Amino acid sequence: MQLYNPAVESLSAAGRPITRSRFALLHAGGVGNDFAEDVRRGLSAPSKFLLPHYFYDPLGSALFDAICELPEYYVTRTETEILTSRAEEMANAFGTPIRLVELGSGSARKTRFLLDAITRRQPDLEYVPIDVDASMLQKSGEALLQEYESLRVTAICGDFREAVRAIPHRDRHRTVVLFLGSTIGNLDPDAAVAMLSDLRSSLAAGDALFLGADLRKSRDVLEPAYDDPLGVTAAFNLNLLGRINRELGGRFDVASFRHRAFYDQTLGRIEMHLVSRIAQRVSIDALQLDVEFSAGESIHTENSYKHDEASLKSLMDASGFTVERTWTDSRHWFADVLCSAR
Ligand code: AVJ
Repeated sequence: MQLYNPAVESLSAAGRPITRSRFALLHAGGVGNDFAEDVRRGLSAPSKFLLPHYFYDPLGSALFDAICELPEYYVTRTETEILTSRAEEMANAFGTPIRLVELGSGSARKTRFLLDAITRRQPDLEYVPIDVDASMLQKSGEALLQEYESLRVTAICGDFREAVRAIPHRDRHRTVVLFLGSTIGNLDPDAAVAMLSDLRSSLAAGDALFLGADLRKSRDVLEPAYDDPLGVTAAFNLNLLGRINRELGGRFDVASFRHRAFYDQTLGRIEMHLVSRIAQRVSIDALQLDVEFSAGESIHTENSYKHDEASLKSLMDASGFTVERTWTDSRHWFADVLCSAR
């Protein structure tokens, strides 16, 4: 792990100097340039797949932001509603003093509701955002320092698994780890348990996980959220092929694939696929690879698991956490759960 001093010696809008002493950016491992090898592995497998974290190149991130504006995509809006209306209760349940860690912090837009409530309860706060995007950490860190005078930001750039181990230890403060937005839903139950157990082992007993999870609901609500009539989610999914073309010299004719999303009620998950409309062979120059598709063959690009009280409890039981408290919206579409490390 290396430490470098980012150039954050700037003036805030209010003319207040933002000093280096309130911001640090650490680099944990695990954000290697694995795109090429992961694409090779996924497209050479008997059942083709691509990993969902590769959706988020600049165009993919912009498309995801657009998804969050869709009337059909209730996920982000619903969690925001829970956080805005219950932030005071949540901050009380966290207790004081805390140190706040966030996995996949992004722009930290939803985090602000909690920061407002927490900074009213304790004189200063260390915030540790963890993300794979260093420029995003830099940008959102600077913005937060300008908005919150009592904040100290220790940003960690890296994959969750690696970064969690790099969280610097602090005595006397309860560490509360935010994992919002149902990102956990991308992991199969086994992988989710492995990831949360890993997180648990880097925490002390009594520390907390605050997890946002999307809940099981009618197919009539779920499927349009992942297959919207404007085709924004289709574009988000197809952009993976565009990204392979741009970064790896892929020769995908994107229009010869279609987006498919459906809810598997037994597994409690949305599956997203890219389906080849025709039999074709696609070469990827940087990989010196030719990929063969039969008509109707699909690439599995994402799972989005949906939870209920029982699945969340068993996930936490298996990972060394105990569910302390749950907040949901009036329709019970989404849950934020506070879990204590045993
Ligand atoms: C960012 C993983 C929570 O699963 O709902 C949105 C990603 N995929 N539309 C989700 C996504 C298609 C999203 N997560």
